Amino acid sequence: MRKRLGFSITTVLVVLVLGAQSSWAGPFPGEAISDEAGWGCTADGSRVGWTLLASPQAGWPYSPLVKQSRGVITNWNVRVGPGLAPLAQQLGVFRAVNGGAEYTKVAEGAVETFSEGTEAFATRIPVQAGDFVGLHGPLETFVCGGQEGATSAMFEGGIALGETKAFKSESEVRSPVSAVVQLDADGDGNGDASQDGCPESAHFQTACPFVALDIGDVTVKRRAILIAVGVNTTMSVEAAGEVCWWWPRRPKAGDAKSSTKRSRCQQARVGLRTPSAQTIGAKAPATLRVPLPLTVQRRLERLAPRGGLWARIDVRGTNLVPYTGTHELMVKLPGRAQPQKPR
Ligand SMILES: [Ca+2]
Repeated sequence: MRKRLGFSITTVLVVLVLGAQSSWAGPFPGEAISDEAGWGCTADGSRVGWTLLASPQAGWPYSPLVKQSRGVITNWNVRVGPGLAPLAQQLGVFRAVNGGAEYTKVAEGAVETFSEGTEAFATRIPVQAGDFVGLHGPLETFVCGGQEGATSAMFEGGIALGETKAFKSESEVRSPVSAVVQLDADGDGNGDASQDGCPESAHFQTACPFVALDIGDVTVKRRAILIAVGVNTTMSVEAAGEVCWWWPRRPKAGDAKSSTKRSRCQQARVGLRTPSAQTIGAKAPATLRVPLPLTVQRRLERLAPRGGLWARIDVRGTNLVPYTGTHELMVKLPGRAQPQKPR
């Protein structure tokens, strides 16, 4: 009777359960994950119709510009001194063009009303390093006056989103607007420190899903090893490994006993690999087919069923973050030699 070759392996040795690695590098050296743009001075007056930018000052080591690329303004504030009436104010983000002679309004926040002691307002505005924050009030714009030696870029009037205007230089004033800017490493428009649960990947804003592989039945067929795989989140899975053996030889006279302790890969090392990676989801487990090369099949045909070879196979999953997890299997390949009939 011919021995059935297809059967389930009941013993699967899990050598290494899982390792997750990410290619995300995080902030560049010296780049803060969260920083502030604007001077943060306290408003002591207001001007009708002004748009006033938080401009850098020559000779000042501090820069009021946005320092992060890619960054996101996560909240903004106007510090208002005592005795001033509450005023509606709007944050604008400006980019210098034409060598700094003009500014384009590239983004704006919602109109918010500020009075003494007002809390910061949350927002979500993507920005770049070098952007200016500015302030405009539909009626009047808060300013910090009496700023000795300061000059700030000012435009008389409101500016629509996308408009470019020539500003003039206004002496001894600064804008009281300030904005918290967080790094946005993956560029998904969410600040890494407080708005993005997965700063490693633009695909996720909630916590990054780690790679979990669930290895099911491992079945050895005549021409292939079948590995059932389930996953926790959409990922690309593949399997690769090897089968090794040595050829038996008769010991020669004078062989040291230790000479028989040869590496099992000394004579033959045959690679195994799924033909291509397969993308699967959490609700759709798959079966990976790892073909057995002819050399392995022929070798197994010469080995008794109790003998056989071991295949070491890494099942590797890479999700969208991307994180990679590896699950190492040792799969017993029984010998396929026909038992010899007694004479
Ligand atoms: Ca993200």
